[in-house]
Formats: sequence, C-alpha cells, structure tokens
Amino acid sequence: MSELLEHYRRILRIRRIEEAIAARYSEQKMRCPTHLSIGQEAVAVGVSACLKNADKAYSSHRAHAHYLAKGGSLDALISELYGKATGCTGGRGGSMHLSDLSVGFVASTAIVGNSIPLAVGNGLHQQVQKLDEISVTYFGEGATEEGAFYESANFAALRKLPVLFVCENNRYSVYSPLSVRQPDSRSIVTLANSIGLNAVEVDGNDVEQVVDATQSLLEGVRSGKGPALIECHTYRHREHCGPNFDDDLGYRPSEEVAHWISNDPLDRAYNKLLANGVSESLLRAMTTEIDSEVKQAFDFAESAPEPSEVNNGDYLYA
Ligand SMILES: Cc1ncc(C[n+]2csc(CCOP(=O)(O)OP(=O)(O)O)c2C)c(N)n1
Ligand SMILES: [Mg+2]
Repeated sequence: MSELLEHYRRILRIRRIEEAIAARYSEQKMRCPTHLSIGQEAVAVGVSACLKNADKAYSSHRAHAHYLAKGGSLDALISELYGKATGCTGGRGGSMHLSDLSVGFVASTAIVGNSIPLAVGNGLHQQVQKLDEISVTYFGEGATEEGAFYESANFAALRKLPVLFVCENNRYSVYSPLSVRQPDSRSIVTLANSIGLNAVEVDGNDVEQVVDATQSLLEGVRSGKGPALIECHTYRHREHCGPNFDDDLGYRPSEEVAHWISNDPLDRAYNKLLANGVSESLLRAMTTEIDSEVKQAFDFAESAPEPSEVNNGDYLYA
C-alpha cells in the first residue's frame, strides 16, 4: 500500500494546486491562459513514477501536472503563472511554456503536436550520444490527428529511438468530441502499433494501471527495442481552458460526465487506500500539509520580483 499512498499524495498535491489556481484565477494576477489537468492527474503521476531525473519530458498546453510530477518546483510554477522573475521560465512563458532542465523537464509548448518531434529529436540525440536516459512526450488525442505525430512516430520507430509517447485521451479537442474527428472503427493503439510503436491502452484514471503499463513499456524502450506509446483514457473535469466548469454548454453528454466524475482518479485511489486499512485521518493530514505548502507557494509568487527590464533581450534570437 505504501506505493499507492505515495501516488495518491502526488495526485492530491496536483489536484489541490490546480484547485487553488482555479480559485484565485479571477483575481487577474495570473495573466496567462491556463489549461488544468483536474481529473487527469493519474497519468502524469503514474508515468513519472517510472522516470529518472535524467529522463527528459516534453509537454503540451496542459502541462502543470507533467511538470510537477517530474519533480518541478511548485514555487517556480506558481511564479511562472504570475509572470514573476522566479518563474521556471523567468516569468516570460506562462502556464503553457514551462521549462526546467534541473528536473529534466525540457519544454512545454502551446502548439498542438509540437512536443512530439522535439522529444523524438532528443531521442536521436540520446541514442547517438549513448546516454542512459529516455525522452517522454505527453500529448492529447487531438495531436494524433496531426502530421507531426505520424512523421515523428515513423522516424522514432525506424531508428528505434528511446522515446515514450504518452497520449492522454480525454475524448475532446476543445468542444469537438472524437466522433467528429476520427473514424469510429480506428483505435489510436492499433494505429500506433501499425506504425511500429509498441503500444498499449490503459484506464488512465487508475494510477496503478498506468504505472504497471509504463514500467513494462519502458523495459523495452530503455533496452534499445524502440519507442512505445501508452494511450491513457481519462477525462477533464473543467473547461478546456480556464478555471470554470462548462457543462452548461451541453457539448458533453451529462451521463458521460457523470460516468467519468464517478471514476475520478483521486477518489479511486482514496477508496482503495481506505479499503486497505489506511486511516482517513492520515489522508486528511496529508491534505492539510499540502494546502499549507500551496499557500506558501502563492505567497512566494505574490511577493517575488517582476522580471527586470535590464535582461529583456535575453533568450531572443534575431
Ligand atoms: C497546431 C494547433 N492547432 C490548434 C490549436 C488550438 N488548440 C489548442 S488546444 C487544442 C485542443 C487539443 O486537444 P487535445 O490534443 O486532445 O488536448 P486536450 O486539450 O484535450 O488536452 C486546440 C485545437 C493549437 N494550439 N495548435
Ligand atoms: Mg483531448
């Protein structure tokens, strides 16, 4: 149970951080578009449990969970949302442009599909340099409709690159369900297998399933057998972009929403821990401790310095 307890703590931490972001968003101090992973946290936590610090992660517009799970700094994340100099990209990037090489989190990018060729390029570097590390790319199922996915997957398979593709299938690209974007009969896993990736699908709201599948795929990836893909079925609880719930708009069937809310990854881990004898008071204490850490991170970001005009030109190339 101790492993599940640690996964639970990490899921809970990301949940409480993003709930705090949502609660404070209307204060207008975080002036960047923000895509929350509430409901999808078990993917980042499960995959990251199988990664080393030296492994390199790449992510998308929905990046907070991936960054935090890879070991990213909470102070640096919240500062980045506030546009402060102490942000992980110096306050220049905001929510969608996180980067922190100290924890192997290379980049997140707002362009859908963009993280995939970056990770594959780094996989080639790792292979050529014979580095004992791999690259991971997180993307939504929407990115599998883009040319960049096919080209990158093909090249990674051809060269047997050490890359793990992590597809978070939350069924929607903004307001468009999968049914209006991909043929019914086609599965992402079958597609990926046919390109040459070792692909499996899992219940992405069951953190233990994500860990087990990732572990077994990574044995092949790390031993030179080539790239793999894990498709994680999951669901976002809130609007595509922003802190609110938007199910009043009616683009998601209410039975579907209810089904996924009742399969929430945090609740599932919580219930399993209780069923296995972990005490409620221990889990409550965990929440209290996390909430105090989260409050401190917001205080830190609020009082942190603004980026200086002096180095405005840094990192710009002409
Ligand atoms: C190339 C490109 N096309 C369109 C957009 C606008 N856009 C931003 S997020 C998004 C939805 C992506 O859906 P998915 O990949 O499934 O990720 P999710 O938001 O569900 O996590 C779109 C269309 C973009 N940022 N980049
Ligand atoms: Mg999606």
